[in-house]
Amino acid sequence: MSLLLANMALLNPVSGAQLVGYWPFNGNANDESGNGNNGTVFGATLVNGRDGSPNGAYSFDGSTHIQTPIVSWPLEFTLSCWVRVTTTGSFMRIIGNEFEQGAELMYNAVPTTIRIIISDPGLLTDISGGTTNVGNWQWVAVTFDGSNTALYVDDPVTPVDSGVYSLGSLNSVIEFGRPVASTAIAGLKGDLDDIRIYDGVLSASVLTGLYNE
Ligand SMILES: [Ca+2]
Repeated sequence: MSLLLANMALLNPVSGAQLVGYWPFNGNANDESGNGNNGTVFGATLVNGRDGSPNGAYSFDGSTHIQTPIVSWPLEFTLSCWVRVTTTGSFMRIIGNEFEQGAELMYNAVPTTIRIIISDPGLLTDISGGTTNVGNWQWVAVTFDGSNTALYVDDPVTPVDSGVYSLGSLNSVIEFGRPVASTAIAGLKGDLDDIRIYDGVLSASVLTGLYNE
């Protein structure tokens, strides 16, 4: 696929999925999707982006975070991000709502995999897989079509795990780097870049475009 076609695919995914928010971290935490879902930065610091660009990513120390104004996941969604963790061996939140609400992308303690939890209050279901690659940027994506979830790690074609979920409506605001107000799980020690949330499930070809971008 040519670069032009790849870019067109990103703007017009064949699945009809629309961007809810896009945070490329070009010197700030603004949403560049046009939807105005700008992030508010609480202590996270700008570092080199995954492409090496100055001030092109945010670094988190386990308690610093970025809060979005998005209070609910779309009924069907795709989450795509790049993450570089600086330590492993403990549970660490990457992106999500309050503890045990909504959707929670995190690192597992043992084994050191990446994990997505989707919550219908009182009913937690989760899948996990992939390899935690300390010190290196990794691409992570999650698709959810209302019941089926797939988790992708450094491979846009074959998910590392999949399962059937129910996503409850009792959602809190979505944050990057830690759970909203809970200390039940630690925040991320590492960097985040190029976060996208879509309303809908992206096709495999669009996921591939994001991975190769
Ligand atoms: Ca960036």
